[in-house]
Amino acid sequence: SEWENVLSTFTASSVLSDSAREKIMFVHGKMADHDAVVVLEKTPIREDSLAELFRGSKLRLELRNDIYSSYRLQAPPHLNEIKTTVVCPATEKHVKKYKRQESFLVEETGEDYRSITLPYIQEQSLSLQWVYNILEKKAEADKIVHDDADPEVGFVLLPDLKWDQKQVDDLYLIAIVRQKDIKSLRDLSSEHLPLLQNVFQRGKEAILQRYNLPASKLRVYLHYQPSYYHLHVHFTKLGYDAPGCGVERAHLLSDVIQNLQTDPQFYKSRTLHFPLRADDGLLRRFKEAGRL
Ligand code: M7G
Repeated sequence: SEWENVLSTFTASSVLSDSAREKIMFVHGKMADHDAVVVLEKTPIREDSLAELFRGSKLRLELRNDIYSSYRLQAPPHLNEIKTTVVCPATEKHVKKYKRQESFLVEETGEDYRSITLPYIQEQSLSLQWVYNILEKKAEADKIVHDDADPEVGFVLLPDLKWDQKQVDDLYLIAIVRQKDIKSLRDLSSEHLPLLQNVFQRGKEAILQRYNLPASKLRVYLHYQPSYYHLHVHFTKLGYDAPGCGVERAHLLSDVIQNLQTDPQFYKSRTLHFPLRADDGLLRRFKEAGRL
């Protein structure tokens, strides 16, 4: 792959959010005439790069006191890269998604879903073009870890955009189902059990084979509400708290399967809770409907 200089045309206008601990920054700005969001993230230090890091780095002494000394280390450039994600042209929804915001927990009954949420997501949700590109092998085809072409229970498993695949410590894959008409958890019923079981089983097997990570080290879950309304399942390494993955949105796939086995219409009738950010249009709809 080649080096590009797309960022030289980016003019930053504001920092949407950042975290010193996560060493990540979300920047809003313009690229050519388009709105753009650039995500900069320092990546973990890899154990397999340590020997090279110690051998190939320059050190500048900052302080020495008794048995303690502190340095600034200049690593070889290829061991000091910043994972960068560019969204361009970014919609207002993208900008909101990355902005630090106060959030509020919403209680959504099955009826609320049909009368408030469903009409809202049908009017405005993020484009699914990237999902179709993956399913049709028009993008990221070389990254696919498992491909099950069955139209009913099939799915594509591949690394999530958030994962640079350099170390298994922050492993993050997504399984995108081939069926196109399942928007979210709410659309699931017992008829989807073969699909969910297939994703769960084959997904775990593929990750064991490729990354040598057993099922006991995996957190497999769906988000509700998701950002993208085409059913997909997150596979992350247990103990790795991916940015933006709060407990309130996560539904473990194993629980989802059991719930549907117990009650075929579980997710159509149950009240579900999830957080929404202050400026989310869906939150406003819940307020207008007097549900908040
Ligand atoms: P979600 O639960 O709908 O939304 O998950 P969230 O982003 O609020 O968690 C969508 C998942 O798809 C996220 O983990 C994204 O990082 C990932 N994702 C989004 N895009 C646009 C892409 C993409 O183009 N390629 C890949 N491989 N993953 C993506």
